Amino acid sequence: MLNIYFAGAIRGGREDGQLYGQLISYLKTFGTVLTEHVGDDGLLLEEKSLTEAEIFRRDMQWLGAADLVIAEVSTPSLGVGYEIGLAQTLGKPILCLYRPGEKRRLSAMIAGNPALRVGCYSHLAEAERLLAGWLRQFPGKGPALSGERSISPLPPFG
Ligand code: 6K6
Repeated sequence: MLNIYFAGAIRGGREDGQLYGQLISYLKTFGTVLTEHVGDDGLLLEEKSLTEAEIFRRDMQWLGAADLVIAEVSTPSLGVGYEIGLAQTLGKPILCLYRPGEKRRLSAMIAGNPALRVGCYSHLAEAERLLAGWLRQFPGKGPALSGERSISPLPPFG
C-alpha cells in the first residue's frame, strides 16, 4: 500500500482548499493519504486541539514514513516549501502540481530544481492524468501505516 504525503497551503492561503480535497480523494484510490486534513477544513479544525509543536512533530513523522510526496504549489506556502526541501533531503520522490496563473510565477527554487518533477495543469482532470502517469512507477509499496491519523509518541527534541 502506498503511503502518500500530500502538501498544500494552510496558512499560505486556503483559496485552493476544495481543490486539494478533490486531489486527495483521487489519490486515495492509489493508497493512504497521510495528510487528509490539508484538503478538509473540518479535519483542520480538529487540528486546532493540537499544539503547533505537536503538528510539526507529527507531520515530520509522516513525511519520514511516506513513500512519496505530492505538493500542490500554486498557492505559495512556507510550510509546503519546507516540506519539499526536507522530502528532497530524505530522498523521497516528489511531484509538484502547479496551475499557472496570470498574477503569479512559480519560485525558481521549485521550477529550477532538477530533483523535482513539476506538472502544470489547468483543470482537475488534467491534474488527475498527471498523477496517474507519475504514480504508475510506484506499484503498491509495503503495508499501510498503522494508526494512520493518530500521533504516535516521539521522544522530545533536544
Ligand atoms: C488548523 C487550522 C489552521 O492551522 C491548523 C493546524 N495546522 C496544521 N495542521 C497540519 N499540517 C500543517 C498545519 N500547518 C502546516 N501544516 C503542514 O504544512 C501541512 O502538511 C501543509 O502541507 C503545510 C502548510 O503550510 P502553511 O505554511 O501554508 O501553513
